[in-house]
Amino acid sequence: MQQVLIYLIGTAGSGKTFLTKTLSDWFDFKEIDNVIVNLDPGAENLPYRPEIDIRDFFTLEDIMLNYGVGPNGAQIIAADLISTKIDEIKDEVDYYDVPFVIIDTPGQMELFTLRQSSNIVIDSLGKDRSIMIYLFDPVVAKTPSGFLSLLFMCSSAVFKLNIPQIQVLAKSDILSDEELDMILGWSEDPEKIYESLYSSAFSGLQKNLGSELFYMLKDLGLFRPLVPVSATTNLGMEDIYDGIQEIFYGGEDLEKILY
Ligand SMILES: Nc1nc2c(ncn2[C@@H]2O[C@H](COP(=O)(O)OP(=O)(O)O)[C@@H](O)[C@H]2O)c(=O)[nH]1
Ligand SMILES: [Mg+2]
Repeated sequence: MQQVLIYLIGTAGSGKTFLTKTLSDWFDFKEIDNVIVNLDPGAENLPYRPEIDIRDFFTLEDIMLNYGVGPNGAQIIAADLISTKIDEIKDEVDYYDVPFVIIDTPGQMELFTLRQSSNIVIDSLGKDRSIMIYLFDPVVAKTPSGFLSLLFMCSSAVFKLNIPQIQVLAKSDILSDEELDMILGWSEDPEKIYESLYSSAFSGLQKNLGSELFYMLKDLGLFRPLVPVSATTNLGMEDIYDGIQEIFYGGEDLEKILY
């Protein structure tokens, strides 16, 4: 069985780190070998123990001292430095030789996704066996405009990284049943978000923009059912696993999944 690399991608605080732990624990429970790679040099108090850790090479603290920059500058330098350590990280990943490698990415999504480092990392570790799990932050996803904005962000991650994506609704345990139904409904039926957008208090410009964005996403087929997950209740791990299997072994057309 070929190795699958799973990148966790999402906005700051969306739950990447906790989902990394929960997914790894679920694999352990199913007796499926897996390792965790932490690519966040600023991580503190991780809930898991990564087998491979960017902090063994450098930390944000090191960078602030060595380059004389503050935390924001250090984050950017750190993001770019990750790719310089990729050969060592690849050696370690190869050494473990397990079917699943779960990769926790830096807190702020743009630090990884938008910078060239991410493409270098993904290409070096093996792009054709990579997949991303994109986390929708439930608090943002609750409003029609927030939901559409997240849909755009996850589309931009597909565009930039060019690997298949599974979209999940993170921390779904904090949502009420009504909120959960509403968000899942939007993701399953584009007409529903259209209706919600138009019944909300939007200005003229926002309405026009919303309508254009809506049709573009709809026409591109970017609406896909969200998988509700929770790192607290373990909800959705089986669905993520099934999604991965489907993408790599289900004979699905990759183009269809990507776009
Ligand atoms: N209720 C709940 N809280 C969560 C869940 N996942 C993460 N959190 C909390 O959300 C915060 C941010 O999560 P974290 O995984 O660090 O986000 P990251 O910045 O994307 O890595 C933490 O305080 C977690 O305790 C979840 O599934 N349910
Ligand atoms: Mg994190």
